[in-house]
Order: sequence, then structure tokens, then C-alpha cells
Amino acid sequence: MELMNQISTALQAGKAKDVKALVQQAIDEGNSASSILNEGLVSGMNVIGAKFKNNEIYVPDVLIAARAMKAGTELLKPLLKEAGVKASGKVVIGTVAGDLHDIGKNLVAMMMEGKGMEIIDLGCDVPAERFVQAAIDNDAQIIACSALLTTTMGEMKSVVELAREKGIRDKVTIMVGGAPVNESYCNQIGADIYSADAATAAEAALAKLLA
Ligand code: B1M
Repeated sequence: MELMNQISTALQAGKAKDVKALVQQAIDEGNSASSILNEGLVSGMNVIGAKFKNNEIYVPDVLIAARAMKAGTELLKPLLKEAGVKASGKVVIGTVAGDLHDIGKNLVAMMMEGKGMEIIDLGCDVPAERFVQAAIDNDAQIIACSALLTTTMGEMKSVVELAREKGIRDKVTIMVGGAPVNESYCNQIGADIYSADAATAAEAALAKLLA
């Protein structure tokens, strides 16, 4: 637990090198990737989020913490690629237009990849047209949209509507997630699957591909 607190504290201080070393230590000591992720990295990022909300810290501080988070998650990437049931299938993933938050989206992509899916990662600030065109071009079975802002989550509805207009709605499963999104919003916009976290999203995608 002490080590997890150290990871969280180093992340809050934006010390990417320390985060990397501590995460490596935690791996070497046999901690599971999910406990390092949730009790160390995500818990540190939650503190950053609360301070940001209260105007105790500002965008550059958050960016530095985000960079430290990435340094840690990179090391966890191979470990999150669990053994077990895998499915082949293509997933187009991105953070919606106007939204630059990509940490959660990267985790979802990482975990889906770990379950054997081919990931077409469009990055962040992705307009509906790019999601839909990439799904058509790659013959993808799933479009996965992430949004972290209440002001951008509406873009997910545009993806659903455009998929319908372009005639691929019945061929593609549209998954949504991110802090302001919930099950009822998913239903409201006519998307198919809402997941609260990256592991659940990967499970749900796997179940869909195997169905
Ligand atoms: Co921003 N930001 N931010 N930010 N930022 C939030 C989201 C905010 C809640 C902070 C706060 O006020 N407490 C707030 C949003 C308020 C709202 O709309 N409700 C906010 C704001 C306001 C802003 C700006 C507008 C600030 C400003 O400029 N005034 C600005 C917007 C920029 C833009 O996008 N256009 C902004 C900027 C930034 C940074 C660039 C500095 C940076 C992002 C860096 C990056 O991502 N590369 C940043 C960060 C880091 C945050 C917080 C602190 C952390 C987000 C994060 O990475 N969490 C965040 C506060 C918070 O969340 N505590 C905040 C860790 C990550 C693992 O969790 O992304 O939620 P999350 O992903 C989860 C689940 O949501 C889920 O799985 C993951 C866990 O397993 N999930 C999915 C995510 N996508 C999914 C998709 C799925 C399924 C599950 O299926 C497809």
C-alpha cells in the first residue's frame, strides 16, 4: 500500500521518472497491473482532478501529471494484455471532437488490444466523419467513443446519426464511455454499449465479437 501511495504522490508531483521507477518496482514486487493502475496511478490522477476543480492547480500542472501517468501506463501495457479468451475484430477508437482527454481512451484501447482486437486509434479531437469513415475503410465491427467533457459528449450522438446516414448502423456496434457518460445517455442517443471503465469496455467488446 505504501508503494501505491508513493506512485500516487509522484504522479501528483508530475515526476514522470519517479513514477516509472516506482511502477517498475511495484511490478517487480509482484503487484497486479490493475492494482498498480487503480490504487497508484488513477488514485493520483483523481487527486489532481479534485485540485484542478478547486482551482488549486492549473492546466500545465495537470498536463505534467498526465505525462507522468502515461509513463506509468506504458510499463503496464504488456501486463494488461491478459491471457485468456481473445477475439479477432477491428475497433475504431477515439476521443470525440473538441475533446483532448486521451488517457482513459488509451487505457480502453490497450485493454481491447490485450484481448486480441485490432485497434485503429484515431487519437483525440476526432470528428464524427472520421469515426464513420475509418469504420467503413477498415470494415470495423466496433466504433468506440470516449468523452470527458459535458460540452463534447453530444458529439457521440453525431457519430450514431452519421453511421445511420452512411448506412453502416446495423453493421457496427457503437460503444461509449468517459466520466460524464452513463447508461441512460447511451440509450438516449441510440448507442449500443456503455461501459464505466476500460476493463469492462474490453470485456463488453469481446462478448460482442464472440456473440
Ligand atoms: Co481536463 N477536465 N480539461 N484536462 N481533466 C476534467 C475531465 C474535469 C472533470 C476536471 C474538473 O473540473 N474536475 C473537467 C470536466 C468538467 C466537465 O465537463 N464535466 C475538465 C476540464 C473542465 C478541462 C478544460 C476545459 C480545462 C480548461 O482548459 N479550462 C480543458 C479542456 C480541453 C479539451 O479537451 N478541449 C481540460 C484539459 C485537460 C488537460 C489537457 C490539461 C488534461 C488532459 C491530458 C490528456 O488526457 N492527455 C486534463 C486532465 C488530465 C483532466 C483530469 C484531471 C483527469 C482525466 C483523466 O485522465 N483521468 C479530469 C478530472 C478527473 O477525471 N478526475 C479532467 C484518468 C483516466 C484513467 O480516467 O479518462 O475518466 P478517464 O477514463 C476512465 C473512464 O471514464 C473510462 O475508462 C477509464 C478508466 O478505466 N472511459 C471509458 C474513458 N473512455 C471510455 C470509453 C469507453 C468506455 C470507458 O468506451 C468506448
